[in-house]
Amino acid sequence: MIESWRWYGPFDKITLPQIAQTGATGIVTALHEVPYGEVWPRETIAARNGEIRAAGFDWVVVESLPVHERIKRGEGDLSGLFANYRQSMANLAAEGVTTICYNFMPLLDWTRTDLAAPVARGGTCLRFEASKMAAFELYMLNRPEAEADYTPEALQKAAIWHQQATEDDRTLLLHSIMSGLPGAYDRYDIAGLKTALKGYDGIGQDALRNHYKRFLQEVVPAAEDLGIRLCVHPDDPPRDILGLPRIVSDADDIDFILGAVDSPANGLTFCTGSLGANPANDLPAMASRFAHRTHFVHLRNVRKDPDGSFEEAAHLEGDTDMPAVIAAFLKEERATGRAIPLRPDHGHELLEDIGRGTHPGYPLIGRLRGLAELRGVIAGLSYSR
Ligand code: CS2
Ligand code: MN
Repeated sequence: MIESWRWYGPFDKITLPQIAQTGATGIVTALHEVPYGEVWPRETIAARNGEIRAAGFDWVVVESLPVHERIKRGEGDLSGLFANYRQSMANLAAEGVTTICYNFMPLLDWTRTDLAAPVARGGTCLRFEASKMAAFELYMLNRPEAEADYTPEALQKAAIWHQQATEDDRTLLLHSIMSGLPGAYDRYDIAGLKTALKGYDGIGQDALRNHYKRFLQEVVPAAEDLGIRLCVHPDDPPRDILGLPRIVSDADDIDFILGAVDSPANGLTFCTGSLGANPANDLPAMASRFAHRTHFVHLRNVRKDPDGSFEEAAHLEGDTDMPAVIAAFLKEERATGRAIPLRPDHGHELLEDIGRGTHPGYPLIGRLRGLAELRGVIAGLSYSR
């Protein structure tokens, strides 16, 4: 597998020479400065790629080439947006960057309620507390329908949180929930989020699936011609949120997507952290089943609570059997001769990283630890085969 590392570009506090010391050889990045829906200029891609190469890396995956919200909403004449997406793919391919990760989550990317939940022996992790999310939906967004999405226990705790919360608590919660959006994109305030949610009124799971299928039909044939491998990132958390449908959450969803345009160019980013937050997902089984269409692997672990809460555990702790998942991808590599890029997805904030202000989920030391542990698993499995 190709050990890779997500780098946010020139504004990342973690530099390429520092990343080199982690042992990773691949860089995963995006032109975060280009607004959604616009073409990624070839010269900018070339310049970024030159910088990556000069530091001794390959740009192995684009994460992400974002899909514009209008495509997700199926709104209006989309031909220009589809054409722009194809042009960005063509510009990337021309510069030799051929694996492209994206997601199809309406409005938000990963969603957490706490960015610095304490970890048992020191350090912090990202956490999704169901009761806090319920409080956000019910009392800050005034979305009473949200009651149906939570356990009675979570609802009770939500009411208590609401009674005790200060203005600062509410501001912090909104900030945490918005933090999954990468780069410098718009973060919503409450009023803005309400308006954005209205844009999805009447769009249920079937409609969103149709919009997604249309996107695939528009871009996958071009990807095939260009030698590009697209790989969708699963929803995080893998369930409907804020009343928005989520359609990349389990094996049925993935079957639908891969079948919608049945081509190797239409593939999957296997993210154990995202998929692992759904108790119904059997990750080693899913890894075996979908390895042949997986072009990129995100490895991190989660520990789940019965009320739907979960937090990010160390890479080899938590509920997911990481060696079993990795074994499925090593088997695929042996069978096909492919090398699949992997990266340690989020890591804990540990030691000198605490308070350093790196991107939430993307500190240096926690990911360095994660990568080292994963490397050990790969070495062990490769040795014993
Ligand atoms: C990432 C996602 O931080 C993460 O969990 O894996 O934000 C991912 O980059 C996007 O969903 C991909 O489009
Ligand atoms: Mn991921």
